[in-house]
Amino acid sequence: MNTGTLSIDFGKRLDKTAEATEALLAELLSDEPLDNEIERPKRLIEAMRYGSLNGGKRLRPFLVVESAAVFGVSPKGALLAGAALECIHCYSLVHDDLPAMDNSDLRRGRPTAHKAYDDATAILAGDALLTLAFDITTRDEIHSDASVRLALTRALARASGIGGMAGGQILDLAGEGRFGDKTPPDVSKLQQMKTGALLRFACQAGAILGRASQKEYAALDDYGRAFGEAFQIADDLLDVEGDAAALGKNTGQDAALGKTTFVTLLGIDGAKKRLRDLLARADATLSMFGEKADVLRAAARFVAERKS
Ligand code: GRG
Repeated sequence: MNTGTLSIDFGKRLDKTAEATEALLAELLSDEPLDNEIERPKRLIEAMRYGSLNGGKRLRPFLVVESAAVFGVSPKGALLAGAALECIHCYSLVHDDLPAMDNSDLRRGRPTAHKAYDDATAILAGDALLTLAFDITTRDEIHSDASVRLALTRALARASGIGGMAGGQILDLAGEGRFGDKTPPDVSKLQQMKTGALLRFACQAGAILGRASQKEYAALDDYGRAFGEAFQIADDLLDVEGDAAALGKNTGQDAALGKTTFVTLLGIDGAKKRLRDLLARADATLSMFGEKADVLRAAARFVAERKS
């Protein structure tokens, strides 16, 4: 693998996908109502834009585009699938920041959506971003074959819902003792659901769009799982060791909420060792794709080493 040029190209590729995603989201969040929509109320669409535009690494759309590229899929449909996924991610951040959840004031370096608007508007903006995601995944431009769109839609629903992100969020809240007794969470399961499921979906989406064989799908799925866990451990480490200004959000939140993470369970060195093991697993699982997966290998290193 050519690490030298790839590390330079990697940043450019990430930026390119981020720009394309931003432009696509802006288009999807235009003022113009679509067929069967009656009106797009100004306050709601503005809050949706606030929660989803001007920020974010757009890592999830990047993973969709690059996983699809392994199968030679052009970016057009993959970018649209990535934009749908980013709508879900942004809705989850808007809702997660609410007083009833994490009660955060700062996100991506500026006031959270409920601070800039109000709680009710932030709840509705999150709801409408969630439903927009599933409007997008049904669109013909994603893939000409309706069965591919269906598989994509189902996979996104499973990753976001009861047995995925939303389920992970309630396990997290239960671990804080919100609903009575505080039970020590199974950290691995919680993280696989809360943050891992969307990242894993991003990799599954590339395989679905590329009509991967079962073996290829399983390899990308396993890469997505390792990536998701590595992302979360890196995030937990940043919460302890990171710089709030670079992160654009407050640090030390896990400790303040008494959260159990791999850092509290294994210590900083133990968590870093687990991160290294996950990187090795992500690398190994991609071996069947050879150089076609070099960008995905670089993406795993990027999340492990990220500062924001
Ligand atoms: C409200 C249903 C519901 C779920 C919320 C994802 C989530 C569940 C909460 C987010 C809490 C959080 C900050 C978790 C840490 C991992 C994470 C998702 C970080 C933010 O993702 P990045 O770094 O953010 O990709 P950007 O801003 O780059 O998009």
